[in-house]
Amino acid sequence: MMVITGAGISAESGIPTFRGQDGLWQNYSVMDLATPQAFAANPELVWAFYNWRRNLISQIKENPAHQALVILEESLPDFTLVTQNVDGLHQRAGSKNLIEIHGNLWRVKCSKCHQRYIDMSVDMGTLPLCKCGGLLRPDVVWFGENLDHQLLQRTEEIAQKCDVLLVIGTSCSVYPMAAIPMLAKNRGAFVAEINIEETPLTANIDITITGKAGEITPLLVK
Ligand code: BV8
Ligand code: ZN
Repeated sequence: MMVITGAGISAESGIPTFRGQDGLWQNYSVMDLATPQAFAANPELVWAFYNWRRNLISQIKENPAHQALVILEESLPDFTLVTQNVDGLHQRAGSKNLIEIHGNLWRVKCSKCHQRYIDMSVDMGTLPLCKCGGLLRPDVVWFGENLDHQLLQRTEEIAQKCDVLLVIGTSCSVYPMAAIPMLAKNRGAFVAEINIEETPLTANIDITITGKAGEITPLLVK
C-alpha cells in the first residue's frame, strides 16, 4: 500500500492549505515566497514566512488522520507514506516508512557548506547563520528547484508496484508529485482519494471519498 498526502491532511490541525481561501500568509502567495529567487532577493522576508510557520506548527497537534495512518502502517506488511507536506506532523505522529518529498521545514541547510541539521526553534531570527558563517535556509524544495533525485525515483518505483494507493488532501496541482497517482493507476493500482472537493484525479480513479481527512481516514482504517 502507498499513501500520498498533501496540505489537506494538516488542515484540521489548524495549518492553512496553500490554495484554501484562508491562504497561507498575509497577502503573499507561497509562490512569491517559496522560491530561490525570493530568498536571494529578500532572505529576511522568506525567513519571516518560515518562522511564522514554525511558530504555528509548534502550537498545534497532529490530528486523527495522521494517527490513523500510523495504525494502518503497523497493520500492513508493505506500506509507504509519501508526503508533500513540510510540517513534520507525520513524523511527530509516529509514521516510520515516510518519504518527505518536499523536505521538512524543521531541517535547515547551509547555503555555503551545505551541512544539514534539525533545528526545532520556533524563531530562527531573520538571517540565521551556520557555524561556517554561511546563510542557513529551510531544507525544503522551493518552486523551480529539483526534488531529491533518489526520493523521487523511490516514489515512482513504489507507485509502479503498489496494489493500492490512497491520496489524501492534495489538489494534485504541483509537479512532479501531481503525476504520481496516475502513474500508479496506469500500472494497475486501485486508487482512492479523500478530499473535501473534486481534484484532477477524481474523474480518473476508482473511488473518491468526499469529506474531511480527520473524519474519513480513521473510519477507513477501522
Ligand atoms: C520542479 C515546499 C523542475 C515549500 C512545495 C514555472 C516555473 C517553475 C516551475 C514550474 C513552472 N510551472 C510549473 C512548474 C513546476 C512547479 C509546479 O508544479 N508548479 C505548479 C504550481 C504549477 N513545480 C516545481 O517547481 C517543483 N520542481 O518542477 O523542478 C524544474 C526546475 C526549474 C524550472 C521548472 C521545473 C517543486 C515543487 C515543490 C514546491 N514546494 N513545498 C514549502 O511548503 O514551504 S509545494 C507545496 O505546495 C506543498 O509542499 C504542496 O506540495 C503544494 C501544495 O499542494 P497541496 O499539498 O495539494 O495543497 P493545496 O493547498 O494545493 O491543496 C489542499 C488540498 O486539500 C485541496 O485539494 C483541498 O480540497 C484539500 N483539503 C483541504 N482541507 C481538507 C482537504 N482534504 C481533506 N480534508 C480536509 N480537511
Ligand atoms: Zn555552513
